[in-house]
Amino acid sequence: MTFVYKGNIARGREWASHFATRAPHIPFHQWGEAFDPKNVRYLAVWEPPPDLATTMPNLELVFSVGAGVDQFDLTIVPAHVPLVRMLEPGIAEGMVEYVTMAVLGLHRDLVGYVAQQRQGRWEILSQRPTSERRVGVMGLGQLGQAVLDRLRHFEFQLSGWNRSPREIAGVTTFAGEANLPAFLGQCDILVCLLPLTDATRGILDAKLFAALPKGAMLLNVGRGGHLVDADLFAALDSGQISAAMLDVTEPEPPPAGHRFWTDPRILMTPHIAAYTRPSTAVDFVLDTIARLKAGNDLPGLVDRTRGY
Ligand code: NDP
Ligand code: OXD
Repeated sequence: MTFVYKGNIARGREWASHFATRAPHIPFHQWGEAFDPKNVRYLAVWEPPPDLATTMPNLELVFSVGAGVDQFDLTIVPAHVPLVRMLEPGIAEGMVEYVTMAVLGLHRDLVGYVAQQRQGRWEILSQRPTSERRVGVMGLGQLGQAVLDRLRHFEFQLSGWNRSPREIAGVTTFAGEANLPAFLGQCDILVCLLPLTDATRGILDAKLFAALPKGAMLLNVGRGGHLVDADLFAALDSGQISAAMLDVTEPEPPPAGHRFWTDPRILMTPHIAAYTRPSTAVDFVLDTIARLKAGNDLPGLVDRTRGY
């Protein structure tokens, strides 16, 4: 009943040491080490190997090492094998920290001040209290809700948009495509925390930007594929969007010479908003394995028809 980890090798070493202390009865291997694929029952992976179904015929459970699964070719994992995404608390904590930092940064004109510094300018930009700033989150799943829960402490005016209706204390919520324009019309800072699916690819486009208040700001922590890059540049050039922070791009990294690298109205980070913490991830996978064995439901089970 071997467990195999296929991902970042340094973090894999940490997984190995947590497995050694917490589950010494489960043989643990990193990808590239010698193991018999026929013994593999559990696999944690960012992108699955294409021949998974034939080389690992006794697989019982596959984990995405991240919270998102858009990088997965879902057809590779046999239909009878559950695919579970990483619902460990380290990811949510990292995302809450990053989004709080970025929303406060946008709110306090950090992008503009960094640009001014580069130009040798010392100028005070106008400021407003958080209670007069409207922050909207697209995607009210585990991460969107965790983020809103923390932003509430800063007294922003909060709203959220989601596929199915959600009720969240202190947050004005909107559901479904029909209510997207009403949601957007009241977002000074828009945060994208959607999964990347056929329905959400390219959602951050010219039409969406036009529905925001003039001068709105964008934070994309979902996936690069949500954003139509050219539409963002057009919106920045017209002043419809005044600043953007991007943690994700498509491709990653953007090619040399891409305007993301140099545009003073954009701050970019290399997909670091949140990442899986080995200690809590090992707790999560061991708990999920126990739940599978007991026939219980599996938190984080991916719905393959929805793609998240
Ligand atoms: P969840 O699956 O918990 O939440 C996704 C939410 O989005 C759900 O509430 C879902 O609504 C909603 N949603 C899905 N499709 C649509 C749609 N077409 N229109 C409106 N709402 C929709 O995901 P997480 O919160 O865990 O993660 C969200 C994403 O964050 C990940 O998929 C990943 O892309 C990104 N991420 C980025 C990281 C980074 O470092 N930058 C780190 C981790 C994650 P419903 O439930 O009604 O279907
Ligand atoms: C994730 C990510 O999906 O790191 O966990 O983006």
